Amino acid sequence: MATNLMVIGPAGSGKTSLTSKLSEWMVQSGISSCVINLDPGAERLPYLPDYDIRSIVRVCDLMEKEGLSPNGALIKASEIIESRIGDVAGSIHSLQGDFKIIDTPGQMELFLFRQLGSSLASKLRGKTAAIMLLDLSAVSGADYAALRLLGLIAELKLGVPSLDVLSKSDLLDRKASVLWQERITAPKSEGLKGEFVHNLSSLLSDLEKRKRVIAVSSVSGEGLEALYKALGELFCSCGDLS
Ligand SMILES: Nc1nc2c(ncn2[C@@H]2O[C@H](COP(=O)(O)OP(=O)(O)OP(=O)(O)O)[C@@H](O)[C@H]2O)c(=O)[nH]1
Ligand SMILES: [Mg+2]
Repeated sequence: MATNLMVIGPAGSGKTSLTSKLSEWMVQSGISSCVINLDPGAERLPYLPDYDIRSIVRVCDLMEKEGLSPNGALIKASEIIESRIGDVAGSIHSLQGDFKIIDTPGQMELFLFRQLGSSLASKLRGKTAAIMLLDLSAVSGADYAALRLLGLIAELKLGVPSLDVLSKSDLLDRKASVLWQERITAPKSEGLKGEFVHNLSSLLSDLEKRKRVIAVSSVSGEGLEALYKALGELFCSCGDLS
């Protein structure tokens, strides 16, 4: 049974680069895979997609022909894709490969907070998992907490198991280990705010214990094997990656 991997994450977090590098690594490791571009706004891709959503709609065409703004065109594009989601899922199903790596739109809110992502996840056949990219290279420890919560929300919204993956690990060096220690320490607050902070901290500590993060670099290839192994564990242990 094929495994669909939806690569998701905030704009610029490294989705397209990881899609490309992971598929290269799979070819070199003798694992059969194919690559799908679901970003209608993509201009250049570092891989040759086996299925490309731009055969249905392109953001730049919508901007030109319908005079839409970039975000208006993105919303319109996601509506067009949603209306043809059955065909899209069918095309992905017909591709050959044990792993189907799906590069998703740059603006993750289109995929996650509209129907596109969950609707696709429910229509794809085989096993489906999400790889949530957390780009810590340009953020602080507190942002790490927000990204981990986003990972949890993505898992709930898509209804598929997910892995939290720290992208661009080659840019982190030792700074990362410091950030990781500080990442879920919350400022002291009182009253209602204090209660929220306390509850949030305990949720984050729980996440840290039960769902580890895998660091990956699409430049050096570090972490790709660990990511592949974790994907196997994801389906064996029902998402408990402790
Ligand atoms: N050093 C380093 N840079 C990376 C890595 N992965 C991605 N980048 C860089 O980060 C930038 C964004 O990478 P993309 O792969 O386009 O990210 P994306 O999430 O697909 O971006 P959008 O689709 O526009 O949201 C590019 O300049 C990449 O070269 C990595 O592992 N290491
Ligand atoms: Mg991209």
